[in-house]
This record gives sequence, C-alpha cells and structure tokens, in this order.
Amino acid sequence: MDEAHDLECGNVKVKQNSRNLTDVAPRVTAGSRFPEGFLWGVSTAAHQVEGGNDNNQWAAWEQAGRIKSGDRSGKACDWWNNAERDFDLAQEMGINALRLSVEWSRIEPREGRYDALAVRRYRQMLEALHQRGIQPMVCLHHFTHPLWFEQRGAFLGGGAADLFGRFVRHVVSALGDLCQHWVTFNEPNVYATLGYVLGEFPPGRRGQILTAVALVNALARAHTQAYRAIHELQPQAQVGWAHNFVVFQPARPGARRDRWVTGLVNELFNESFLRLIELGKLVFPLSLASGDLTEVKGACDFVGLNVYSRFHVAFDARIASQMFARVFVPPHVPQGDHGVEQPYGEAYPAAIRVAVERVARIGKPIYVLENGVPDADDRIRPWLIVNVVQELDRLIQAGQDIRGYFHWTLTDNFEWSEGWKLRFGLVALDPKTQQRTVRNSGRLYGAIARGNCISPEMVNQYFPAGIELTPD
Ligand code: IFM
Repeated sequence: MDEAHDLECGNVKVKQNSRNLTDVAPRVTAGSRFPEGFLWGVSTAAHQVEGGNDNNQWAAWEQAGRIKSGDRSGKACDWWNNAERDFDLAQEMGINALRLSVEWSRIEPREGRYDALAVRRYRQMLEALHQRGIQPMVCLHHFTHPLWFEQRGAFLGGGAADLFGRFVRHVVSALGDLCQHWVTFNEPNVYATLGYVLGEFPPGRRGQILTAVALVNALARAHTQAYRAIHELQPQAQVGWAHNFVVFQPARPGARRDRWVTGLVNELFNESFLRLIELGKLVFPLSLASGDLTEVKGACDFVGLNVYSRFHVAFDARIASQMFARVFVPPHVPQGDHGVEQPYGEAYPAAIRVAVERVARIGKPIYVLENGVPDADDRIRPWLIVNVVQELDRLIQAGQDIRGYFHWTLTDNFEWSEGWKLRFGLVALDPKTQQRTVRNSGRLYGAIARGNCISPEMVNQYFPAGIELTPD
C-alpha cells in the first residue's frame, strides 16, 4: 500500500495517493473566476435517458442480448414523459447549459415519414430548458439511428450523407429558434472503433480496421454536409462535433515497438477525424484507406471534446486484429467503478490539458462536452471534478479559448454495452422506482457552476473531511 499524504489546501485537506502526485493538482487553491458566460453544463443522450426507444439499432442490439450485463434501457430516466423533473434538478444545482440529443428514429420512424408529435416533444424540452435559464446544445447523432437506416448500411450505405442531411434540415427548421449550438456527431471515432474493431457496439464487427477508417471518412462527409445545411438555415449557428480524446501512453516508454504501436493507435483513434477537419486528409498509413476529403477541411465553428481516460499500450504480436496493440489500464491508477468485463479506464484529469493543447491547433473555440467517471458511491468523482476544474482554470489563464465544461452526466443512465452497471450521474437514479438522489459531487459541481469559480471553501462545505482519492 502506498502512503497517503494529507496536503494542506487553505482550510481544506485533500488526501491523495503519493504515486499520483505528478498527475494531479495537489492543492485546491482559490481559483480565478471563469470568463463571464462560461457554460457549466451537463451532457446527456437520447437513448440513454429517454426510455421507450424501440425503433433504433441499439434497441435491436439490446433485444439480441448484446448488453454485457443483460440489461435493457427500458424506461431509462423516463425523459420522454418527464425530462422536466431532471431539468428542475439541473436548475436547482445552478447548471446553465445542457446537451441533449434528438432521436432520429422518433423523428423519422420510417424513411421519409416524419412524426410531428416527436418534434413537438423536443420543442417542449428546449422551451423547458430556456424557461429554467439553461442553454440547450443539441446533438443530431449520438450513436443511434433508425432501424431502416441501419438496414440500408447506415453511414456506409449509398446516399447516407443525403439522408442524414435531410433529417438535419428537418430538425433545424423545426427547432432552430430554440437552439444555437449544434453537435453533428457524438464521437465518430468511438462509433467506428467499437462498432468495427472491438465489436462492442452494433453492428458488432471485429478487426475491420479498414472499414473503421472508411466509416470515419463517411461520418466526416456527413458532418460536413450537415454543417453546411445548418448554416444555410441558421447563419449564426455554432456547429461542431464531439470528439472523444484518449491519452495513450507506451507501456514501456523505452521499447520502440510499444512507442510505434501507441503512435498507430493514437493516429487511428485520436487523430483521424481531427486530421480530416484540420487538413482535409489523413496521413500515412491511414491515407491509404482514404479518398479526397478537401471539402471537410475547416468545417466546424467549435471543437467539442469528450475526455475521460488514459490507457497504456503495449505491442503484442498475437493480436493483429487490433493492430498488435494491447491497450490496458495498469493496476493502482485512479479508477472509478469496474465495467462488467473490463476496467472503464484510468480517471486522468490531466487528459484535458493534452486534448485541449492538441485541438487548439485547429484554431476554433473549444467546449469540453463530456468528462466524468463511473462511480456509484461518489468515491472519486469529487476528486476528478476538483482537479479538472483547476486544470481548465490554468488552461484558460494560459490563453486557451475554452467556452464551457459539460459534465457527463446529470442523472445515472443507460451506459450502452455496460447497461446499468456504470453510474456516471451527479444524481443517483434507481431506474426501477425512478427515485433520484443528488450526490455530494452534484452539490459541489452546482456550487462551482453558481460561483463560476472553484474555492477551498466550496470543497470544505461538501467534503469537510477532505476529498479522498481511493484508486483501487
Ligand atoms: O455514456 C457515454 C456517452 O454516451 C459517450 N461518451 C462516453 C460516455 C461514458 O462512457
């Protein structure tokens, strides 16, 4: 066991594990105020919170028994009937922004047939947010799409970008007066990797790296078409996408093969979509699997970052299907709850810095659109929030154009192939009774949002005994 240190932080003690002191900010100092208008938000996604979504490819995946825990999304957080209950909680906490997604399979349940009632419900939700002083940000594709679209080959099928573009036009025409910030796609890199390399997301293919690259290209084209369509309808709109960024580190930094394979994984996962936006093309060797995408270059008004973890990468000659990369979480790093079969990942606040410094090269404003940790007992989440907020403060002081931070997530919700096993909420949810309990980290986050800064007093108020980092 490592010795734990108590670090004096004004009148607050933060207990931390000595092994991680280089990775975390050791002190809660009285931070500067964040810029006026900074967004302190939470992020959500339709299939994870709405309940009753039975016409998309994830519903079919659940029915086929592909959720590792055997769970179903079911009523989820029951937002289709009562999202307003959680909007009230968000308002009470002092949150001023909320990212949600619209469910394509509700709005266009059959190809070319639109459901006016579904659109009306989304209008109600956006109006409800405005009434509570919460700015909405709407994502147009968060992993799910209608079964009819999946059956046509989804984004790899013919005419996919046009079909998505038509849906986007429908949504923006109907909701544009209530929303200025649009996210076209959530995590194209996660969709491609988990869907075509690791087989954990539908369509469940494994080892199809070239197809994954083709999908990233197709998503970049669809993103660009959507970006242009939104600007035609709403010239002042701010349009971006949500990019999942993972810090990959060679398991043995001295080993050339570990460094090489880490570079390859980084290029495929972190860099591919970014390079298309930045350069309009991929770099070698991924360029071999890519066409001319000059139209994609520069197609965004902001970059959204979803940042959670660091992974170690070792060369392993036995796993060609994963580009010879063994990606793992070493023991004794800070972690939240374990997934059904594998660790979720290292909770790594410094990842925000790595990600922001990388995407700043694109020269657009940055929103952190997701960050959080699965943590049913609220054991490590407060530590994460404190460190991440301080990291953001330092980055902004250093001149980075970061406009908002959205915590994942408001209320525990359905975590894709992990089902209900992983709980990311600032608010705990019992999905059976729908009972909600605000976690202490939710109270802390609310204080930060209301104060537009972080101070030792806030931490002291909600964690008088100090925030303990318990890595294992
Ligand atoms: O729940 C997901 C979300 O849908 C996409 N980003 C990561 C979150 C936590 O795994």
